[in-house]
Amino acid sequence: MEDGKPVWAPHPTDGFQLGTIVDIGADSLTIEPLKQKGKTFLAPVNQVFPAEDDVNKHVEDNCSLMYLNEATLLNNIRVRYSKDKIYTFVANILIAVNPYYDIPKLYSSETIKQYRGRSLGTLPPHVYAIADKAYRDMKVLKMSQSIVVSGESGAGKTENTKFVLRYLTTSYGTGQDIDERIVEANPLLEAFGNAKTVRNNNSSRFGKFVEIHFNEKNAVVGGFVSHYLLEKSRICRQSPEERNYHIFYRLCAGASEDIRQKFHLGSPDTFRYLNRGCTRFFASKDTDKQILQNRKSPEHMKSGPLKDPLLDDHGDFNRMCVAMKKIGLDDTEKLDLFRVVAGVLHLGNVDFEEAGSTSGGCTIKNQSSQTLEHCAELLGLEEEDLRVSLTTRVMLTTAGGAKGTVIKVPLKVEQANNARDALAKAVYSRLFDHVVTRVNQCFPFDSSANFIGVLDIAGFEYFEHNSFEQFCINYCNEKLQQFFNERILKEEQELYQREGLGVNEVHYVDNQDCIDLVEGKLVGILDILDEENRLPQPSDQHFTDTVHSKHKDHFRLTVPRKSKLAVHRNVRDDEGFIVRHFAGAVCYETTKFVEKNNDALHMSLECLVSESKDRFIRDLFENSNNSKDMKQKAGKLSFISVGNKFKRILWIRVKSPGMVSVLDLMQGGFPSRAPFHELYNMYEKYMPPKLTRLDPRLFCKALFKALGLNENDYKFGLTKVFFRPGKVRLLQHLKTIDSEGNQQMRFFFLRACI
Ligand code: AD9
Ligand code: MG
Repeated sequence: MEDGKPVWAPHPTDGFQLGTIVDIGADSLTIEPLKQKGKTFLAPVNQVFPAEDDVNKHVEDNCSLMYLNEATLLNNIRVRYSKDKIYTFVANILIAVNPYYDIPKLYSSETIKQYRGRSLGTLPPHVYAIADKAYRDMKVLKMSQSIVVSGESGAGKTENTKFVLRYLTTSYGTGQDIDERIVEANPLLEAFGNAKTVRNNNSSRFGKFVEIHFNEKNAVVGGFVSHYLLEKSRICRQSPEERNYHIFYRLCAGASEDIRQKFHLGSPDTFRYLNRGCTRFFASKDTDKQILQNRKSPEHMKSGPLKDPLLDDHGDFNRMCVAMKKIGLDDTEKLDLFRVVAGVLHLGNVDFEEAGSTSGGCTIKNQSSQTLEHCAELLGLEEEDLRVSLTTRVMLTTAGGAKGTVIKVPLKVEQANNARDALAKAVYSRLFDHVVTRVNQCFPFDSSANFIGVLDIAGFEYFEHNSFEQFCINYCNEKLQQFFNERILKEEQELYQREGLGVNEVHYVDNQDCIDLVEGKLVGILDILDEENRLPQPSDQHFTDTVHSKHKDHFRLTVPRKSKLAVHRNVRDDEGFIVRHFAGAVCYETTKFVEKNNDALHMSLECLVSESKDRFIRDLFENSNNSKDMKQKAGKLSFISVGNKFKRILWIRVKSPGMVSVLDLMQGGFPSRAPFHELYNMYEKYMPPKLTRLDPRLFCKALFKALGLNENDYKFGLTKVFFRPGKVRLLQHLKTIDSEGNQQMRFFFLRACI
């Protein structure tokens, strides 16, 4: 960077602004903004980046810019986005910007056809290009491949995952049902596992890894979906302006009169699990009376005050039913699913009050008796059994030496509320597991040679209030980032070393310390939380204090400032912690961490549902529990850690981009490369026999010399030639020479022969 040259300097709202350097200080630069001549300002040296000569120019592969840095990347993406070009390559990594509208023809079947079999870089960047590369690599290397889609919530991960699935099944399917089913399984999975959040109207609240399996001939034979923990807390409670899982509202809005009556369904706002989070959508002049009147009208049953104007629950219900049919679910199976969903809603409406007796226990409120009846009916339980199980807990007593005597301990109102919510969470999450299992039966395969997997997890989240759910999701994204660091950054540098390029090492921020902070044995936040859960009287406050005392001077952990926490809630100012994640610092409020970390369900309740009269419900609980075992455990409300379950399940196959480090690496390195043998094979057909005896490396050297390429633009490694940033065109040129059977080539060989 020098005086007078265009640079990108920091801007408070736009990120960067264009300017020129007018003075150079020891560690800061004086910049004159292009748009405000004469209004100079100081900027730290490390925040000012060289700009391209033409900032309106955009390139398909960001690596072909002359300067690779955060600002030129953002500018390139911005210019492209303004022209509806939402995809950009950074070497083999594809960046996608969410356009929030359907760009005409971008995903059409003609576009799918165009990308089939085409090398990366020969057509404009597209998620189809990545899908096809994965397919060709699988075919050539005879190895399964994975595509990782990462980004913040709402970035477009799930949509792009679906485009990949559609591309692969359309291009390489056999035209049978299976192809369509792999795509059509998504509306069902999303109905049960996605919800409206403040970031995304269709936010995935579970992670998934979708595998498309191929046979020896590389044709689609089937699919398999693995899922990672569903966010369970949402079933009973949602943050303001957020919703529960789509299925609940869709069922209320779209079910036929017959189903509505059978399952005693009403408008969403008659159910506690639906009416406590989402903002009510009604005109301000509406009075409570009007709302009550509306509630009775049949029209209201389909919409109601809780109807979100941005979501079409009724239409979505119909679309979901069509998808269910397409993947082969019959009406009985469909009704089984709906019945359990309705059962969970009714369960949520059961209310408790203190019992009048001296027992210290509680009873079910009179008004809830019909609700209890509906719930019992839908879940195949005896009403009385459900009543007893919700208000008491079975314990094995050892008192007076009479080992093993079963007694019923009455529950307090709050304990009964917790028991009810735990049951609802258990039933719904089992239902979700079942949906995934059932979906997997829709595209079975006997044997497969390889698969292409697509990983789509919930993206990094940073809300005004962040709780245990965000903590788990962000930890998961942190692990992905680590995988990225190791694979792309470390491996790239190792490659340079192996090839003897002598390139300076690029330092990237290793996030191992952040991961240790979360998952470290004994001292990690998750283990501290588990320890807290095992205490006789666990508390969020004690947990928070322990976290802070064990990590006093940890770089990644700080105590939140008063203003951050205490404003909205009446909490102590240190009831929480800030974690400095790779993607930014997030302040977590630890209220309810202890409760949310406990997945345990009273054994008496678990026994109850696993012995339901309803076969479907029984099956939901059958697989993982042996009821004899459970009975033995009855009485102990065993603690099952959500956080550690999350940790165990997080076997990571691929990872997410820390683009800035990648750019640093590429800027100092050689982002484009071609193996010698590839170039050799490409030109072999034009070579006179005399030249084919040359070894590929020597051949390439001769080729480059003959073509007059500038020696500063490339470097020869042991097995590959590497190109400097901005020189990717040379490689493309070499490749097009081949495809055009260019005269120049023949001339070169002629000269070489002479
Ligand atoms: V989350 O982490 O699950 O909360 P995602 O999955 O990253 O998030 P999603 O794919 O659901 O985001 O995209 C959010 C919304 O953006 C979608 O519902 C679409 O309305 C919109 N979107 C995303 N990508 C595209 C696209 N390529 N074209 C048009 C898009 N709309
Ligand atoms: Mg998603």
